[in-house]
Amino acid sequence: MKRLLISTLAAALLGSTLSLGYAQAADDIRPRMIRFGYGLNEDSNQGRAAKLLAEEVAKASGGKLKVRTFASASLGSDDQMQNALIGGAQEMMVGSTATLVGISKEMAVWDTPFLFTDPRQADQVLDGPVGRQVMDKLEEKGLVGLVYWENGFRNVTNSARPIEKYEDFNGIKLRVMPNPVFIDTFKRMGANAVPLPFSELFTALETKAVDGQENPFNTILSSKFYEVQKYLSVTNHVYSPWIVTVSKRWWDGLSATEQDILMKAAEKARDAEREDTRREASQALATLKGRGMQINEVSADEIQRMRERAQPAIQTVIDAVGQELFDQVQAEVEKASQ
Ligand code: TK8
Repeated sequence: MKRLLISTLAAALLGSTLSLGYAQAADDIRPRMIRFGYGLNEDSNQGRAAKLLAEEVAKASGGKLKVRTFASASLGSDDQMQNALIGGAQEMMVGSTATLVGISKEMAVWDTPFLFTDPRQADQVLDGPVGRQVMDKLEEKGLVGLVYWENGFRNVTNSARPIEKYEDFNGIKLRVMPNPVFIDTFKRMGANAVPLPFSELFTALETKAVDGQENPFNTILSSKFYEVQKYLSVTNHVYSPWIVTVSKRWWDGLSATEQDILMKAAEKARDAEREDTRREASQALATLKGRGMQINEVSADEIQRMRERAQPAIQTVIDAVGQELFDQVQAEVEKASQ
């Protein structure tokens, strides 16, 4: 009788510890629907990486965390989504760092014209301590930055003429991202710089509200800008990062396990995305030529003249980010170039 009582007690105890264990595990990952928005279409490097991120999250969470992706700015333009994240109406997004500058001015450091010359340099600096420091500044604004993805080196397209020297920008109505450094840089080149959200760009080109725009080869291809643009001029005037951000209000309510799952998936998608983007970019010129674009490489001498012409725009960057951060980034680029 006594023995029976003890074993019953033991079983009861064991049972309760076990169920406690299960309860904790279940609490660690709750069923959640995560809205992940982005500006490009599904059939783009951005879309493929978003899909991969969603799959990774589903796998790692046993299907409890469901990332639902929204392509083509269907949840809004970059800055509309950023504000939805801050307010807690949306959980996640990926977009250009350049569109975040109105919220977190330190982001402008990546807008420095001709900052990087090689994607590997960009990886090292962005994934290093200064990249993290710039990202961490988002937190006081209600956003959490997870990782940088690659948008890529930007090049100019337009419907008027090939850009062979900066003087060729004269009078061209050029859409730029809504960002003071981009506006300043292209005004200095002589263009009529028109800030517009990406979501309005194709129509603006099609209706000739603007003559041209600048984006990486990948985007020119995936957004079918070749249908409405004749000339593509290889300027590589700036390296543009994308950044995966989440709503801080929402993030702070996640368990450490859930945060870890999202972070790891964002990193995995980053590595795959950079590879995908570089592979696609290396073939894009031939593809775009095949689709009727007239392509010219700008000579090294003329790139140098553009660089000098853009030089004063660097003061706009320094005014936004402070001399100290600017110098720190320059030093990291230097290190990454060795
Ligand atoms: C996508 C944009 C895009 C950017 C632009 O939402 O606006 O030109 O290059 O990638 O962030």
